[in-house]
Amino acid sequence: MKRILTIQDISCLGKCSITIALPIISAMGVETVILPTAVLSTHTMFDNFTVKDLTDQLVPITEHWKSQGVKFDAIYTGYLGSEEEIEIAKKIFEEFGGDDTLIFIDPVMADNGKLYPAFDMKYAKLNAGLCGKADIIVPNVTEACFMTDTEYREEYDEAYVLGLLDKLSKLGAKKVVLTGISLAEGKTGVYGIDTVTGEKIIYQNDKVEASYHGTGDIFASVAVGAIVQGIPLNDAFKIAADYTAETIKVTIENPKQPWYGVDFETTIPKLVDTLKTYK
Ligand code: PXL
Repeated sequence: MKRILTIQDISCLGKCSITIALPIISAMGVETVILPTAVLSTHTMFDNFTVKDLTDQLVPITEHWKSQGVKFDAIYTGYLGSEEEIEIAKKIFEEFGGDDTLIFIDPVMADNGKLYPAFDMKYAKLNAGLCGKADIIVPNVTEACFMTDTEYREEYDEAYVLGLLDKLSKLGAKKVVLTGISLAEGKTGVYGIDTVTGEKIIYQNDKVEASYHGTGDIFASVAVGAIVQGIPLNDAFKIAADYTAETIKVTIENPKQPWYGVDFETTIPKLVDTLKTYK
């Protein structure tokens, strides 16, 4: 069985980060090892959330794993709570990485043109440095702009996307995949490039006109869970994009709290069925 280490926070209530990655990647038939960066009462879209930072636990936990000789097929990082945690993540890549370990980074820090409450430009730049160590990065347009000093645009054309990809490629990651890219009215998807071969990764599906918290974490979890099992990149990103769209559609039937999270529990069986067709 493949084994993924995911490094991100536990938001106890509200669906995101580890409470999405763990059930989804496990349901995909991949062991999911967690390294929690912090424990929050809720994710940061709620008012007055509590945070217990776990930075001081990261090294002792990983030292113990090292002593047990553990290996990972992939390391997937998401929301990292602080600059220090970015530095520790780099060291974890060095210690547990290698040719057989895929480094997959979702540089979670911003959306819709704005940084999340906990972050500033210095953090964005450090995250750009972390992305340079990756095999695959999956930023959204906002995150890409903050990491490359590019003006954020709500509306853009393909040239703008190619410009962003070019700047992201210079950070050093091997494959750079922008998420939430709309190239035509009513469509959304991914636009990426393999910086080594120049091959493009493009997929567009129908845009569901609703925005929910945690959908980026769903997309990233499904993509890394598929890629680590040997599913080709284009297929993996299609599966992830389609599953995310389907889950948003199902959630719209219960539209009360868009900031709370999506009903992925309802759609997991479909994801499992989809994967069977690739095995
Ligand atoms: O979904 C990304 C995410 C993860 N973890 C925490 C967050 C967010 C986005 O706001 O607040 C704590």
